[in-house]
This record gives sequence, C-alpha cells and structure tokens, in this order.
Amino acid sequence: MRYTAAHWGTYKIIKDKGKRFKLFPFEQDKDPSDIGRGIETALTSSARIRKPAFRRGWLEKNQHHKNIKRGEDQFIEVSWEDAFELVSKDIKRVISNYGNESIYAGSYGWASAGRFHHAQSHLRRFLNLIGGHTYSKNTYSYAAAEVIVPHVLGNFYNFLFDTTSWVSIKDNTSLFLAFGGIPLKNGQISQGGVGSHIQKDYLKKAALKGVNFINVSPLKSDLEGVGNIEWLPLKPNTDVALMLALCYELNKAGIINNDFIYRYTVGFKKFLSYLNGSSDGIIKSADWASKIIGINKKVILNLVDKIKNSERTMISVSWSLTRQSHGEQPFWAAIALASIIGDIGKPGGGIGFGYSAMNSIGNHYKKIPAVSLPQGKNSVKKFIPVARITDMLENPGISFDYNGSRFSYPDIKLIYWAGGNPFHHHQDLNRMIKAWQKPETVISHEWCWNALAKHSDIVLPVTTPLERNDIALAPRDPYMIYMSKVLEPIGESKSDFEIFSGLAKKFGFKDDYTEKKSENEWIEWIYNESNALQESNHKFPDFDNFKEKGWYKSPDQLSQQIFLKEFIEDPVKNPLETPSGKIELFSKQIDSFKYSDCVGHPKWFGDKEYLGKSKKYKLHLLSNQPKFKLHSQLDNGKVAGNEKIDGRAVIEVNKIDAEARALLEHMVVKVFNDRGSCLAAVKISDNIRQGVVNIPTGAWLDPLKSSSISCVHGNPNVLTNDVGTSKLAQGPTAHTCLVEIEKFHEKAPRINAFDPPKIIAAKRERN
Ligand SMILES: Nc1nc2c(c(=O)[nH]1)N[C@H]1C(S)=C(S)[C@@H](COP(=O)(O)OP(=O)(O)OC[C@H]3O[C@@H](n4cnc5c(=O)[nH]c(N)nc54)[C@H](O)[C@@H]3O)O[C@H]1N2
Ligand SMILES: Nc1nc2c(c(=O)[nH]1)N[C@H]1C(S)=C(S)[C@@H](COP(=O)(O)OP(=O)(O)OC[C@H]3O[C@@H](n4cnc5c(=O)[nH]c(N)nc54)[C@H](O)[C@@H]3O)O[C@H]1N2
Ligand SMILES: [Mo]
Repeated sequence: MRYTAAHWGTYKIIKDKGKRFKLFPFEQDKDPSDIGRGIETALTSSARIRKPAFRRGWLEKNQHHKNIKRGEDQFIEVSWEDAFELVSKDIKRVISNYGNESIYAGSYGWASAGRFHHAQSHLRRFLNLIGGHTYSKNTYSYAAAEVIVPHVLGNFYNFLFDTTSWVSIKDNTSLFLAFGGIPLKNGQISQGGVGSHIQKDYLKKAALKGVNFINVSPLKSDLEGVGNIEWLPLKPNTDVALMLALCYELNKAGIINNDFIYRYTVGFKKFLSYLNGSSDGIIKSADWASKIIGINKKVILNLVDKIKNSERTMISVSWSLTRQSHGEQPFWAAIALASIIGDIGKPGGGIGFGYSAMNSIGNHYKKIPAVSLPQGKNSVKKFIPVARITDMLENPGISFDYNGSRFSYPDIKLIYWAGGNPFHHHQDLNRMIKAWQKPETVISHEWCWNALAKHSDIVLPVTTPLERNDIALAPRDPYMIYMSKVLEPIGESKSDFEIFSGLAKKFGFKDDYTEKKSENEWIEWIYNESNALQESNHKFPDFDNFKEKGWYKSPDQLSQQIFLKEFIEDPVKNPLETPSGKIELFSKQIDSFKYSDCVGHPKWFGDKEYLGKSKKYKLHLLSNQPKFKLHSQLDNGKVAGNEKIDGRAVIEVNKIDAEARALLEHMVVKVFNDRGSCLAAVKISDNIRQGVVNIPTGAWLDPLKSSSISCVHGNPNVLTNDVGTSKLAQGPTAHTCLVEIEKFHEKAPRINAFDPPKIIAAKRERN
C-alpha cells in the first residue's frame, strides 16, 4: 500500500494508470481529517506552476515599463538551464556587491511534511555553503511565549511537548480552564505529520469522566462538541485582567497555596504588591477586571469558588493568546495563576500550553528522537525577530530591541523564500507590499501561483509530496510513514533538493550539498541515523520492510506525562533553568531591561487597539486558524471551499452587531480600518461575543486594482496590525485589531486569486 503524510494526517493513495488518484483515510487513524482531499483538485489546477518563470520587469531590467511593480507584472517562462544560470549569477552579484548579510532567508513557513524534503532546511543548507544569510528567530505561532517563558520557567521548546498528557487530565483533572478554548478544528494538524488523531477522543473521554471544562474565549465554538460547556465570552485581549483578578481574589480569600509559592517560586511579594495596587494605586479585584473583560463580577467570583472547590485545576492557554499586543503577558499571568493554585507538577493539574493548537500536544507518546537534514553553519550573525520583516525592509541600519539587547536591521537586497507564504502569514499586508518592492531580487520556490509567487521576480516550481519520496516522523506522534511518490512531477517542477543541487553545481559545491547522496539514499540515511538514537528495545524494523509496509508505530513507551513533575518532586536536584532555579513571578532579568512595555512581573496593559478604544472602528477582528485547510495551503482545493460562501471568506458577526448594521446572512460586506479593507461574506451567529467578528485566515490575497479594496477574497491580514508584542519578544500581534463593516453596495467582484498571472511562453535560448 502506498501512503502519503501531511501536517493534517496520513492517507492511503489509490491511483489509476493516468494522473487520477484519490486519497483515503489511513486505517490507523481514529478521526481522519478531510483537509487532505483538497489536493485531489489542487494538484493539477490552473494555479499550478509548471515551469520556471521570471518577472518580465526583472528579466528585462525594467525596460518594458519602469513603473510596473512586483505583483502586477507578467512572467516569462525560461528553461531550467537558463534559470540556474540566471539565479546563480544574480546571487553571486548580490554577494559580491553587498555581502551575504544582504540576503534574507528567514523564509518562515510550514512547507510540507516529510523530513527530507523540508524546504527551509534545503534553502539554509545551500545558502550556508555559499557564505550564509540573514535569518529569523522565533515563530508566528507563539513568539511571545518563546521569549518570555524561558525567563519564567527556564525553557519553552522542550516544554512544548512535555505538556501533561490527556490521559492524566482525563483521570485527575476536576477543573480545566481553557483560555482560548480547545477548538477541535486545530487538532487536525501536527507539524511534521499525524498518524492517528486523538484530540477529540480524549476531550470527549475527559468530559465524560466529569472534567469541568470552561471555555474562556470570545468564540463559543472554541470549545464544543463534548457536552455542556460553560462559556465565558470575555472581550478579546483582556485575559490578563481576568487572570490577575483571579490571582488577587484567590489570595484575598486565603485560597493561595503558600507552600507552593515558597518552595517553587521567587518574586511573589513584588507581584502581590502590584495585585494590591501598591505600585499603581489600582487593586486588581474582580470589580476592576469585570469592567475590562466585559463580564459580570459575579461570574469572576463564581470562578474563584470553582477553583477553590476543585481538587485539581488545569490552566490551559492557547497559543493565540501570544498573537496580540503584549502577548507575553497572558502566558506569564497564567503561570502566576497556576502557581497560586499550586497544582503544577501534579497529575492533571498546573499549566498547559497549546492544547488548543495541535494533535500532538497532550499525546502521551514519548518523543521519538529523530535526525533532520543537516543545515550546516550560517556565517552571518544578523537576524530579525521573524515578524519584523516589514520593519527590516523599511529601515535598513535602524536599531531595534529584542530580549534585553539592541540589534540593527540589515540592508536586504535579495529575498529567498521556500516553504512559506508571507502574503498569508504577515500582518498589515499593504504596508508589507510597499516594503517588498525595495530589494533588487525576490526568489521563491512554490507549487502554486499564490500571492508570494506573483510578488516574486523568480519563481521556481516545486513538486508536492505526491511527486517525490520522503519519510514522515513527528514529535509525540508514534507513527512513522514512508511517503511514496505516486506521480511524476507535474510540468517541469523539481523538488527543493533538486533545485538547490542544480544551483550548488553552479557554485562548484554540488557534492558538498548532496554529499553524493540521492533522494532515496538521504531518506534511508535519516531512517538509519534516527534508528541509532532509539533505545535498544525500541529499534525500528529493517528499512526495506518499513518501506514495503509503508508505516511503523513505535510502542507505547510512556503512559502519563506530567509537566514539571521532576522539578516539583525535587526543586533542588532538578532546578528550572531560570536564574533562580525557580518559577519567576518577578524576573530581575526582565526588570533590568527597563522596558516600559514588559516589566518585571505580569502586568495588564490597556494601551492597545481593543474593544471600546475607537469610536470609528467598533468591532474587534479575530482571525483564527481555518477549519478546512492549513493556513493558505490548499485554499485552491475542493475542501477549503466548505468554509466559504460563494468562494469568499466568511466573517462571523454577532446577531446584534448585524442588526445594528442591517447586515443579512451571506451578504457581501466591506471590512475596513485605516490599514486596509477586504470583502467577506456574512455569517450571523450567537456563537461570537457581541462586538467581536472573526475571519479565519488563509484566503489567498486578491487585491482589486481598480478600486481601493485591498483583498476581494477575504484575507484578514490586510486589516491586522504589524507592531511587535513588546520590546522583549517583538512577536506578531494579529489578534489586536479593530475594524468596521458595512454592506458592499457594488456588484461583488470576481475572485481572481487562483488565476495565474499573464505568462509568456518560454523562448528556446536566452543569453
Ligand atoms: N491574521 C493572522 N495571521 C496569521 C495567524 C493568525 O492567527 N492570524 N497565524 C500565524 C501562524 S500561527 C502561522 S504558523 C503562519 C503560517 O504561515 P505559513 O506557514 O507561511 O503559511 P502556509 O500557507 O502554510 O505556507 C506554506 C507555503 O509553503 C508552500 N509549500 C508547501 N510545500 C512546499 C515544498 O515542499 N516546497 C516549497 N518550496 N514550498 C512548499 C505552500 O504552497 C505554501 O505557500 O501564519 C500566521 N499568520
Ligand atoms: N485546521 C487548522 N488547524 C491548525 C492550523 C490551521 O491553519 N488550520 N494552524 C496550526 C498552527 S500553525 C498553529 S500555531 C495553531 C494555533 O493554535 P491557536 O493559536 O490555539 O489557534 P487559533 O485558531 O488561532 O486560536 C484559537 C482561538 O483563540 C481565540 N482567541 C483569539 N484571541 C483571543 C483572546 O484574546 N482571548 C481569548 N481568550 N481567546 C482568543 C479565537 O477565538 C480562536 O478561535 O493551530 C494549528 N492548527
Ligand atoms: Mo502557527
């Protein structure tokens, strides 16, 4: 049997003699996702890039029309031979004129599953061989947590997959307070692949066993489908006020676990003096918080009682809580709250990061150690916090703060992207598009004509996993999948590996790049090297047997993971990696940075764009993860359409807000603020808090040149704000965004997002 693996699951592939194929659920998958079937139509759609293509203005050095910008130009197809020659020449030119630092290859993005064909690894391996590149730090997923949590708990990455298992929650948790909910739509995904989807099953089992889940979120659907769930629909971006009030009221009621605070934390006194208002004159009471979060004080006090009466409480924070202004604070405040309750390190209790986010979080399998493609060493030291790309392009040489130090932006002349889509993931796209015109060359590897490809100078067509062999192996997922090639590459597409091999040859580094190994030899190398890391009683089967069967499941090695158990058992022998070795409720280190936007303790910051802050823009826009796709991937396939109305992204609007604006179900509306505007189709519901609207991300950017609409398809990132979380992490803040909506009075324009640009067919030879 042949299988393929994606971030959204594993599928059996049945193919006829031609190019027709169908994907079927993996027989081991308890709860398969439909997302994968999107590729059945997307693979060979008209949006597929079939040949290397160069922007006409770039190739002809802007002679045909000086003012045609990236994103508006035609493309000329060229042969691979010419493409390798032109690309390598241009990279050499840029390096010799400006140095390697002027190449930006942060290239953030999820690419495809598969350990070998990981686009970014290949890009960096290639660029590192030729002198390096400016890189990026942290992610769009949880940048603020990546930077703050190490100060408070000593680590973040290692902790991600150490989250207390669902099994432990099912058997021990009494109260599960879910900030940002646990939207089941998200559990379809795990970076690197999923063997069997377990999230829904465990959530149901836990609810059946009597775990009391409370959904703290503006969206009811963030936790549903597992019985009667209490919904606490607070205003977006106000969770910190609620957490602080819970800390204050618990302490006031004497429910605080003093023993825990004494043994395992530092800085409580300073934090308490902030809660009590000694530092700012404001007592962080339920009364205070209720006005900020927009929920009755009684509900907060009731929650205090529930915590008091619960044997074991889990404080769960979704990653989305980092993607907001001051996104460091919700994680820090949640850790403080869990410390005051004192259930950290106990079965089913304490704190959890990202139960909302991926199938692997809470899975009880031990992490399978595995190797990746070696990327080599980057000789360039310049970096940016990943979401500061527009700032970087706009401000070469200007300095910025990050995690206690000052750095400066490089002057970027060449952008090289493979495996991500900044026209999906970045905020304030209108601003980014302007800044994007500045570099001399933009190169991307893509398989479809999305906005990234259309805004590139050089587009090199890549294969999808169905057109190459690979191996999938993801952390905390017990399955390893042999990903079979089922189709010959569509058009003239090549894998990222083949493309960089071709370029490396032009630089005289081909053998260093490939190490004289073919695709299949690399896959076997990854398998064998990973096998060498397994404990002796859990070795993988022979490679040929694995390949023949198509999958392997590692034995159940661990029944329960309990986050921070070792530290709690013996904080002296197993200290945290923080300066004090304990949980830092006050951080001397952060305090010493003297940042006004991130001080020494968790703090409520009200100086941001949130509900009630603007007379002009009265609605808070959330842009959560889409249900029927991963980000922008497969937006052009048949499954993503399930989440749209007449092909357009949906905006969910509360009944009362819709009535106030005379909006009707399915009506096309203009959503706007000072940064931009998009069209979307209305879905009226009482699933969303009044004053809040939501457009899931992922609609391919589709600007309407003839009008002022920044995107007729419904990409929310033309509206979102591009400001760092704070000087500490400089993370993205998509969820801090106010808008207004009104009926779109004109005829709804056609969506052109999936149309390729105008392409001029390849000439035989080119000098
Ligand atoms: N408003 C708003 N914006 C957000 C978010 C939000 O909540 N709200 N969430 C943010 C988050 S958490 C994330 S992680 C980002 C996600 O942002 P991205 O990860 O950039 O989004 P994807 O659509 O997954 O982009 C992956 C791209 O890689 C391409 N690709 C797939 N396979 C291959 C391959 O083998 N080789 C090459 N070269 N390319 C390949 C796909 O075609 C696709 O264009 O978005 C962020 N943006
Ligand atoms: N189907 C699908 N699943 C995915 C992805 C996808 O694209 N599609 N992307 C994956 C990726 S890359 C990531 S990083 C994870 C992200 O995982 P999350 O960050 O958990 O996912 P989101 O859907 O962005 O956010 C979850 C919910 O948080 C709520 N929320 C937003 N702002 C606030 C707030 O201020 N307070 C509270 N209390 N709630 C708020 C929103 O209602 C939203 O539905 O998801 C992963 N899973
Ligand atoms: Mo993410």
